[in-house]
Amino acid sequence: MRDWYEPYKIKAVEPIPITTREDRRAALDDAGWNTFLLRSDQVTIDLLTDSGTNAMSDRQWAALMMGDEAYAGSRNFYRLEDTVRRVYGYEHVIPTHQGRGAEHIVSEMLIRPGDTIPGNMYFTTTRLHQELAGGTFVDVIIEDAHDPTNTDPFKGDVDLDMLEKVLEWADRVPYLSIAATVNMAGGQPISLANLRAIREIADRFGTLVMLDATRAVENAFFIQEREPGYADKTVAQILREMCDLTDGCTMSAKKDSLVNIGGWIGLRDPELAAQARNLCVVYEGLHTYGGLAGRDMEAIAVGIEESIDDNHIRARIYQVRELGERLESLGVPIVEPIGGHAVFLDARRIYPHLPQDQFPAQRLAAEIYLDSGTRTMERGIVSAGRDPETGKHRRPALELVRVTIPRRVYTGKHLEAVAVSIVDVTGRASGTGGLEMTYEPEYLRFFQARFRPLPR
Ligand code: P70
Repeated sequence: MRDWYEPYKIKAVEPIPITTREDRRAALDDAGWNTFLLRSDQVTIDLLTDSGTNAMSDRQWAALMMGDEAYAGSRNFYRLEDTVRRVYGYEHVIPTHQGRGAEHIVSEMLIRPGDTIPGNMYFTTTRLHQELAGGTFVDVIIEDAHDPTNTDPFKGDVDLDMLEKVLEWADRVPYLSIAATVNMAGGQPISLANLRAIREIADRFGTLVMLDATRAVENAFFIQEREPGYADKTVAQILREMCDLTDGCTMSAKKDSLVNIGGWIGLRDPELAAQARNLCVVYEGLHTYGGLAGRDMEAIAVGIEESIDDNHIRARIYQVRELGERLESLGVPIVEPIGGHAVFLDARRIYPHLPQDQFPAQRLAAEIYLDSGTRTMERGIVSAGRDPETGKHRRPALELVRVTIPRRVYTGKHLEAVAVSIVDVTGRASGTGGLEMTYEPEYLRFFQARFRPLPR
């Protein structure tokens, strides 16, 4: 038997909305040309995100019935704690409602005003919590990560010389903020060799390494596939080796762990864990539920076990890759190598006539929706926001549209239809104009900003 098909069959299905082009044009105008503001009833194939959009297994649905909704000491918490300890290896586990809840607590606990936090490319919510705590994020990812055509197998790696320089000049570095995989770079992995070097540098400078473990299982698969010496290790073993090099992590369980909501903080140091629990009761809920229902914690525990199955993770990554390779063979410019959770379209190369101020990636996402009812997400100048000091747009090198694949939800045929639509849209690129922003919220503007189309 071949080994790349999905290791499951489908037991329940949900109808998807079919719309006309007129419906979609009206919906887009109502949504201010921002795909985040569309109603899901107006979306045919929803590739906005892989976050909380996973299909749960029959075992996870059964686990929901095992919810123990006690305010304190729910048995589901202890099951989750036990699973995280065994799989990720962190002794202390603090549940949170989702990833940013964990980021909020870790940032407030570790960062003092004036601190510098180096990391392998920013993530929107992560950096915002670091800034709100008074810190400044400094990007130390390798140069290759900013070039969508570079095929380095580990584009999530840290530039170690740059990291050391930052550690030398910065007054105080409370921790290194290391993501696996790197979302904004295109779902690109970090290598174990690089993580090991980061650990050594952190020890030398006496700082902590905090992992964003949101998609660390996907990262472990890439290590198995690409890093010399790891082909015969299981994804579970590699994941553990990665985590063992870090002092703690923040986790959005809504991705790798195959659930719809949840997150947690993992820590080794008992004193830091006590502080994190203390902040948890302020912002999230008691430290044995952290904003989650007991049943959610049970579903996460089951999801973690399923997520580290080699057959599952291989099928997951291969499905994303199949879409990417199809687009590539049809001449659509995408970020290479193809990442773990999504295919990223390069709006700069698709709309070379549009200046970044006219939000090319935002327009491309809107055009794809208009064409086929497929929802994707801008990951460019709108997502990057404004510099808090100068108030000017941050201008990221990458101006991308993320075509994100939820886990276990869509079939190959769905993704074939999406590819056809993207090819049609890129074929009309030269006749497409940009956008003008008509409303801009202060924080995480990409979620709620509104736009108007400009004529070509
Ligand atoms: C996405 C989601 C969430 C996320 C992440 C990494 C690497 C932390 C979090 C926060 C949702 C999202 C968030 C901001 C902008 C767009 C979309 N990523 N670290 O779609 O976790 O959402 O649970 O608070 O990717 O990539 P949470």
